[in-house]
Amino acid sequence: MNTATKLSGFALGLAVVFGATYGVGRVADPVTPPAEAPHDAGGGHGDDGGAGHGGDNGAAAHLPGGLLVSDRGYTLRPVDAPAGQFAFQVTGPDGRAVTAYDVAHDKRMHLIVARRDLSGFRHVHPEMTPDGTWRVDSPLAGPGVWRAFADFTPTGGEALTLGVDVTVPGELTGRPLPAPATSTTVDGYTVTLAGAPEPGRTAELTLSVSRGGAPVTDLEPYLGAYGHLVALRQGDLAYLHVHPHGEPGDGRTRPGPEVSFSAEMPSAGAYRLYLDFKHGGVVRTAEFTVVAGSPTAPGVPAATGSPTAGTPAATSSPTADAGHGVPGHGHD
Ligand SMILES: [Cu+2]
Repeated sequence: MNTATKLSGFALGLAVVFGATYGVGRVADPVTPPAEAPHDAGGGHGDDGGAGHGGDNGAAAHLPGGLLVSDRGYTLRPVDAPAGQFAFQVTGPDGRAVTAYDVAHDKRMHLIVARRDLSGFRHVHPEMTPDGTWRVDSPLAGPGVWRAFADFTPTGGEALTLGVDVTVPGELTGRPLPAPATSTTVDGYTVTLAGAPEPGRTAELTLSVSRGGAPVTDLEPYLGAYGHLVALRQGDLAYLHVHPHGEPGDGRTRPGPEVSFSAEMPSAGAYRLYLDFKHGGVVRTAEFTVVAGSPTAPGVPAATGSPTAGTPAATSSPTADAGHGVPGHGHD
């Protein structure tokens, strides 16, 4: 059952299956013109926490990152790679591979991968050859449909996150999303999460790192911060930029135990958070499931697109928000 050892055998097949599978993702049409005037934003239809449905006439700029394989003229193109390697290019508006990138968070290119069931997260930093090809030891640890995100800023352009699906053949064992939790452990470290994400609003998320019951107060800088947080939305793996508060050496940001972030979840539902932190020279990832909006919101189970029978959400009133769910009440 050791899938890792089989991976090198699969890697050669990656480029072949790319084109066939990336359509699995929810790829929004970036150029659909608005067919009519936008609806009044206040007209929710019993859609508790409906702040996330805006943007009818928004172009790609209004989407979360990572949903598009091509945006603003830049396209993510995997290329053939030797077994055990992952390689890709980003082509620019002129159709050629981009070779000039700005440094962001200490690197010119951040490659993040996760399976579509949100397992297997890895965040790695490829090296570019002069022809604009980025290469890295493959982070795809076993069979499954993976989403690969390239997070970069082309020199002279805006920051972009492009995404593409990659299938690693083999026996697939889907994993349900772990239940929401405010504490997790990794390699003997305990990481706790404080803060409640709300759809459409910026929330403060604070993560605290301890080991053996003692707060860790000597976190090491990683990517220009004491922690790097990525959030992926269940269902479409929208990739959220999450910005840390402060940075090492600014005279006010302490190296733990707390690392805090501002995060805005674009819609209600479940997200997986991945905190990379560095201590003792090793980068580790602590993972959490969080639910934006009502804790009873759908989306926590692994199955997507199959609402439970009866869809009681329209009649229940899970929050103390007076007025909602009362028949006859107009919008406020
Ligand atoms: Cu990175």
